[in-house]
Amino acid sequence: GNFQLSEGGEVLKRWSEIEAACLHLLMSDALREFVPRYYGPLSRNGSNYLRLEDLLSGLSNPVIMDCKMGVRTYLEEEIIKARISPVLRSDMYHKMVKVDPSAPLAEEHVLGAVTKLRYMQWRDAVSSTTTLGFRIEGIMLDNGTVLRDFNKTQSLPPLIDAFLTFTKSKLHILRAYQSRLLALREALKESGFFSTHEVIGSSLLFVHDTSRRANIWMIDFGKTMPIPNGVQLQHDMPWVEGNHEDGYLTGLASIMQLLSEAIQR
Ligand code: 4IP
Ligand code: MN
Repeated sequence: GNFQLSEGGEVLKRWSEIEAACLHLLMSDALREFVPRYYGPLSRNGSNYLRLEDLLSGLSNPVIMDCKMGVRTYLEEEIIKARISPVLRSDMYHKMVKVDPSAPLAEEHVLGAVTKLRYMQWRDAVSSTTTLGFRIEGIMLDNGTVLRDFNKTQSLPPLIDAFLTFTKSKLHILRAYQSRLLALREALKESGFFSTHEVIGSSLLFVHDTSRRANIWMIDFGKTMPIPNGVQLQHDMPWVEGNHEDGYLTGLASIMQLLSEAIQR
């Protein structure tokens, strides 16, 4: 994936032209306070990086959760690629088999490979991405334990449990996340960036530590693209090929519902 090097309050993330363009726009957008500060490009030893604010700097034993947003995690161009020149991926076949040995079709078993589109669509369908518009990619607890067992979870109740584990059921943390999400929803309404971009594969990063601080950040814009001229996105409409809808607000609504249910428990 995108490896990150930490250095003096900054992280270096592998360069992406698409992500750099997004971050540049976001620095002067209504979403600015929900995005890590972008300090520009950096070249080192022949590699290029994005210089980003280290969101964990200064936190003591932070607890972190990554929620990948949207009703799909692949670009529409992936569908076109798969039609024109399908690339067979044995690595993705193996990732698939590891989660569910019965998932590949007979012919895929014979090939020992699947296309990227097939893999991504399967991932979205077996997780809560398609049904709820987000999935939990991982949770890191304060003792360093990483939980990644949410890839086969499609319904809300087990995800509520995951949020309760993540926050140790602490009401003030759940409430802090709830108000941060309300503020995010307002900022998304104001955002020129959000109204002109298809946001795919981006995550909300939830971070809190032993103090009362709890924050939510928008991260990962490597597949966030300007929408074609003349297209208008609702961000909460069903996606059909060609309409570019991403379901970002569907996911946000699911998380807000989940949080209020977690708070009522
Ligand atoms: C990964 O699958 C993620 O979907 C990556 O998306 C995606 O990278 C990878 O595609 C794919 O293998 P798992 O999370 O199930 O392992 P993200 O970077 O948003 O996490 P892309 O390239 O789509 O960003 P490949 O083609 O990089 O392997
Ligand atoms: Mn991510």
